[in-house]
Amino acid sequence: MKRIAVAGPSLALVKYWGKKDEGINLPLCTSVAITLDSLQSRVSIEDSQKDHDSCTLNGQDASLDSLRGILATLREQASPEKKQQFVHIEAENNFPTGAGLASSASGLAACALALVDFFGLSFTTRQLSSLARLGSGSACRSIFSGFTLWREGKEYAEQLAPPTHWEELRMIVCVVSDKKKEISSRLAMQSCKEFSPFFSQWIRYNNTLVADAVSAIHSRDLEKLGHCMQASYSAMHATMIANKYPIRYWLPQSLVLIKHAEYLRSKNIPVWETMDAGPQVKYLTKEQHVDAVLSSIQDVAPKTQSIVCKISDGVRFQ
Ligand code: 2P0
Repeated sequence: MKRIAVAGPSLALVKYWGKKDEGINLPLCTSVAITLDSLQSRVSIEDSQKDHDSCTLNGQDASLDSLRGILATLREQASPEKKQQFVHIEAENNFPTGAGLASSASGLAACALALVDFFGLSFTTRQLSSLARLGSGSACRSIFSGFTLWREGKEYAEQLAPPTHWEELRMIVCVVSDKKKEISSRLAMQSCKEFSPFFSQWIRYNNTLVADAVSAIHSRDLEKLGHCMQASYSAMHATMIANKYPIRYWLPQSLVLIKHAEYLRSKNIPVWETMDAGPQVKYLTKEQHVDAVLSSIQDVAPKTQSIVCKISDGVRFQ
């Protein structure tokens, strides 16, 4: 029997960038995020016909590395008969993979849910979040719908508010390049921890943004949230750029879109930008401004593909 699970990426407003424990993805900083719709990972799981576990990603054979912690944890708890079964996993993303759009968050969250079911287990949402984290840190947030918080050093994320709390909020994802990034988030974070002169200041500073971001979400204050989001991504990228081995995810078009958000704000259109570990720029705004923003993006960056996302449900079976 096939089990199919889907999840949306977790896009951080206040970023996670640094680990206390590399092996099990425990964060050094607290992050605040939203789970997005429109972008989706779909994972289908069934008994393997082979004598080992196997996995494909977007139709190509893929490494099981990110899944090892999840599989080992589930086999420890599964019945003697179940733990001997091998699993075949097929994962697909309807958006560019490994390009700074949090495909590991959505993919590993969907894998976690489907695998718990495959091994005949029953997990609480918190346990599921903790399990997904073993695959990819940000996946612990993608388990939940709406607005999420993942505290420094914690094994699981939590929901701050459901999607209905702020329904008119939109994230416009501007895809500058769909190429896979040259350095993974995992390696980039590790490198910054070791070699960036700003790393400890980054962690301290980012943690000071959390309380304001949470209160801005509770009071639905886009400007306040936008400032926190901008401060977090700017400091994260400053940490990367200042690294002894500089990590530069930006492309010229990324800067065009950043400056364009500034221009829109000067015209009283509330648009706040953020970036992750890739060249894509994401605009946070409200539903009533989406059409104006989309047509203005076409003017300044006609080759950009823009995807409008609402705030999504969490991980679920399909
Ligand atoms: C985030 N990012 O908070 C940050 C902001 C990218 C920039 O979480 O090593 O794929 O699997 O824990 O979660 C991307 O890193 O890293 C990420 P691992 P992950 O969304």
